[in-house]
Amino acid sequence: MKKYFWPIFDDMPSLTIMAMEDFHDYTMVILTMILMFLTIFILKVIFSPFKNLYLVEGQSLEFFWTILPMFILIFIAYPSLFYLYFSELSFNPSLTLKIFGAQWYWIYELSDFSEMNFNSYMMNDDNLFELKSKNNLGWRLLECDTRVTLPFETEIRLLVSSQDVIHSFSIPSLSLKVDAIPGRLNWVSIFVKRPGTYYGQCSEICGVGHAFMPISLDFINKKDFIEILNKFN
Ligand SMILES: [Cu+2]
Repeated sequence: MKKYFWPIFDDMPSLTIMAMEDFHDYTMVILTMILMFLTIFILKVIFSPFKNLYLVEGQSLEFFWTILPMFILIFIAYPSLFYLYFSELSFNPSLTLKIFGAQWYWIYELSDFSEMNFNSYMMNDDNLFELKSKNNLGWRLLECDTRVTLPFETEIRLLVSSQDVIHSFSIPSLSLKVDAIPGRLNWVSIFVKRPGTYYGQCSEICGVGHAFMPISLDFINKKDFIEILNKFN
């Protein structure tokens, strides 16, 4: 199975990250146009033998160069807000995963089916070495002793909270980052398009074990997922 850690721009695994990449490309086009315009403009001013008499205190020119950036900013802000709220949209989630941050591990609950809950700790170095010697897999500080298994091409609702201090549930390759705040339930929905293992880490300084509470989610096809569920029930 493919392993995802950083976003890979030629292989977008989720709807949110596809939208983010679209927005990135769109903003880069605007940025390149501004850079080209300014470079040409500045070079012209530097190398021109003439000076514009009305450049200073030119009211209409100042009006123009104040209004134009404003419109450019609106053209960037609108899609930015659109994609921000798009990532929080939930259409019809078929599965809920509850996630609790704890010092320093993650607690997962899949309570749509029978009570399935478990803790996920970082894999210790001995087990990691064993895993590595077998099939050359396993990343230090990223591998968990228990992975969460979920189906891909399914809308999944994540409910995130914390048991003690503020943590942050983050998976960069899915452009996912939700704060886990005690006494508050944050939620986000994800739609993963490709099977694979997705890695993340806690992204809010939460104490000495902060670097040692990784996240790993396995996305497999629905048939295999249902088979696993049947084994537990
Ligand atoms: Cu942390």
